[in-house]
Amino acid sequence: MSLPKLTVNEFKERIIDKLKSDYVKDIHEACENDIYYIISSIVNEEILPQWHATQQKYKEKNCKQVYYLSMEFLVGSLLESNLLNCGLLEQSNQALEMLGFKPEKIYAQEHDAGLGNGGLGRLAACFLDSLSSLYYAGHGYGIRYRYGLFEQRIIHGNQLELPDYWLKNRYPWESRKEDEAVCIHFHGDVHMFKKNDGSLEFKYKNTDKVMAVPYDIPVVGYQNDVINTLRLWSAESVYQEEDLTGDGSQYYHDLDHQHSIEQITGFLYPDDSSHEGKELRLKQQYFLVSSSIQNIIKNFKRNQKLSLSHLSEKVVIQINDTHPSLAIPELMRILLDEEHFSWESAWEVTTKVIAYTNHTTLSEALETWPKGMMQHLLPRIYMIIDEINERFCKGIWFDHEELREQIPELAIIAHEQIHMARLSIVGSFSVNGVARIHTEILKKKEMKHFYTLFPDRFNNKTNGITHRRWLLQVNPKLSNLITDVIGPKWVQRPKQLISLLKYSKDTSFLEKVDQVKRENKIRLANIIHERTGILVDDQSIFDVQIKRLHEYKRQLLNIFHIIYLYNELKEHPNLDITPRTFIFAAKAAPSYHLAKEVIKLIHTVASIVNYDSDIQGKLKVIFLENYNVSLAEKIIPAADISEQISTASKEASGTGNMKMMMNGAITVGTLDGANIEINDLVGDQNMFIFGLTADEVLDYYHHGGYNATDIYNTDDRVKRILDQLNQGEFGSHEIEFKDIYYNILYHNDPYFVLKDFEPYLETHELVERAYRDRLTWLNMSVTNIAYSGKFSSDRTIQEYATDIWKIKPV
Ligand code: 26V
Repeated sequence: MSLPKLTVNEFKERIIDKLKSDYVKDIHEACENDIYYIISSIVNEEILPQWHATQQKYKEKNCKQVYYLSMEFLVGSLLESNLLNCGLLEQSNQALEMLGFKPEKIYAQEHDAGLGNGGLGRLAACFLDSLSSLYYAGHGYGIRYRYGLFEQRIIHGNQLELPDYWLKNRYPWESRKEDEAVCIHFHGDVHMFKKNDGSLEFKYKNTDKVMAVPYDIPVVGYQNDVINTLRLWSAESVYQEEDLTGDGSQYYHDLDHQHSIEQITGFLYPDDSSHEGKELRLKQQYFLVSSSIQNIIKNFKRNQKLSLSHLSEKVVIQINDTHPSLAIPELMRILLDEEHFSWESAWEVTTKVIAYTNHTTLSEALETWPKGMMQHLLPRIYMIIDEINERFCKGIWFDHEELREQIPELAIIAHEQIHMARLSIVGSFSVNGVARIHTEILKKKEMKHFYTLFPDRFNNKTNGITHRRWLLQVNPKLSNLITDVIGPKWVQRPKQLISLLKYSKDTSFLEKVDQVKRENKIRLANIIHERTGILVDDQSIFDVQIKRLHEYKRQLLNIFHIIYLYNELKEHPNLDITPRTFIFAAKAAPSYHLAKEVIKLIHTVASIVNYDSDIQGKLKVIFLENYNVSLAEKIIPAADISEQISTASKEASGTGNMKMMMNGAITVGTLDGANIEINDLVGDQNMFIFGLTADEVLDYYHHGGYNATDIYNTDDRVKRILDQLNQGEFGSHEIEFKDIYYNILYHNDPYFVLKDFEPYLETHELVERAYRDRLTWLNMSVTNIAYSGKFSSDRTIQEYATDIWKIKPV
């Protein structure tokens, strides 16, 4: 049972007492950082008994557990969300105010845990929040990278990457569990013995051993006393400090060795949607998988009288993309070599336990590993993959004659490469995409032969976001307003936001919504001013595109629109347009040249537009550096327009689209990813859809017929912009943006920026007109909020739980 919640006064007294006992300070001597740690420890004291009780309950009830394996968990900062979920946020806010502190300043002391690249990692974090909040026994397994995703600085318009040493100060949410450490083996020789009964036994010798030490982070459910665990593994040398006493070369050899082991969990690979076969990354993947699977089996044995052949009754493992797909051969290895299962029974267990989520169809992102690398680093795992492949290919040859010719496209090992998506499909009982269109593309195009082989495996689970963080926490004013009119039930049942439709034409309600948006915009305008020195008009349209920088996401289309508007205003300075503030935030992968050029272009255009008095402040272009969860939390509540303009078929789902919709922004978007499902709900009248459809795009890719140069030659607006780039009109030197120019004209505009340019401009003219009609706009905004309940990750998790995991709330 939970303790009665602290009152404001008690909370305040706790802060004061703790300051005395832990810091030997009075309140007026304390700095914001002290207070941050004090509040974290108050929260931890609330959490700890519940954390223990939750684990006990799971044991008592002997319920099935879900393990979400992911190379990324982009949790962001936890103090405010933990306070919210513990039911202590109000008390904390008021106590802090009484003590003379600004709550947001205290919460901002926390360094984001940036252990993810983007959508995939943030999705994992939202899922954990929903699992706990909905009373599911579900835990995360990931890696405790010492360096998270790089910190972005912009110097003269160029992206500079700095290491993100997020653990510099003590991280109050983790606890090291040394007694749960496990040993991971790399390299070595595999020896094969024939046993008396004729079966084979495998033993490994001369392996390199690495300790995996877990650090646990509590995952607090929303006011329900459920605390699940996010377990992050850290690599350590099996040597102890005291072993490092040799002198001379041995000492340095050992230190070096220790260093290279710690490197395994040294940093997060900073790529989103591009795969490079780096050995250290493969090591990381096996490290995560082996430590997690060992731990899962240990827990199963500890709590069950059942034999491991019943594993699937008590355990399900969801792999987040193919990054943890070595879970399949690793589970096979343990069942075969340590538990002495036959191949057939091991395979039956494995394929009943593992479920796979695909997050992309971009071919450059699909993981493959060189066969030789796998053989050298993980010899036994390689043998098992080879055997899986042999059996799978034989099965096609004998049982699916119609697919014989396709074997090279289906084989797990082909052309000296191991194809991890193919391994994941073959070795799991469920394969899901992350939005309806994405799953359809998997079934009908990308993975169509696998779909023929295993039609029942494929299913869709449209992504979601936790409305607790992305509405309640980031936009308390809007949340209160919603509760004022429809009551508080939507917090538990976000689909009930639909009741807002009754108020979507209620002028007094709409005016209040307008007022909240204005206040959020003023707050963001202040942040922009503090960080960039630029003053933006809080009455202007805040037009927002925030996401990783990638060609397919088409930030370029957005900046071309801005250049077009600027050119228009230069020609017609008195053009009557509603002032606009274009807000960007985006990190580019460090080696992604074109993406970095686009960042430079945005800055260059900004430096011209923002200071040109001819256009009378009608346009402002803002790039906020170092996009991360905390920055998103500040921008999203202030967005009027949500730019979701990927080349159709390329964005598997998107989740920023859902976050902005939930905060009342109107989407300008292509029919891609989850935009389509947003459109199904709100209709064309509450959203601005434009551009090629996925079918049209795929048709161009397969049959040709698109010529970017034709558009350049016939559309003066396009010609003008590209010539401005080519002639160095935007740039300190002439060759600055030539690569963008060449990519569009000589590589035939692979992402159809020019093709969608005109419809995009026309759509933005409609946006402009719609924005001027205040009440209509606010009605659209409220309609979007009303339908956004579907995109709570609670709905997504419920679907995973009933369709895939077969688990019930505990
Ligand atoms: C690939 C790689 C390659 C190697 C280095 C590190 C790294 C990190 C991530 C990725 C995978 C990219 C896949 C991805 O993030 N997909 C996104 O998943 C979101 C959640 O499902 C979805 O909303 C986005 O549309 C999709 O692009």
